Amino acid sequence: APVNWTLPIEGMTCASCVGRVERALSQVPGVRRASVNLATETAEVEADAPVQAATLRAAVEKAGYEIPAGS
Ligand code: 9UX
Repeated sequence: APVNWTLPIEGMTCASCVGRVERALSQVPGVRRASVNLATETAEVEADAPVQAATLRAAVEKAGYEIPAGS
């Protein structure tokens, strides 16, 4: 069954940042849907269960943003 996360995202300041993070998350294998809220600085991610949080963090960091450690 798919799993859903709400992840904090640090470093976004504009709508283009939102698009970059959504694209980065969406391209992780197993991610079905990624929706970023700039106002709350969070991402909602729906994914197939095998996707690891560390993989999502790495994708966000590669795009230039951060998921704080421990979240
Ligand atoms: Mo524009 Mo958002 O460079 O970082 S994409 S402010």
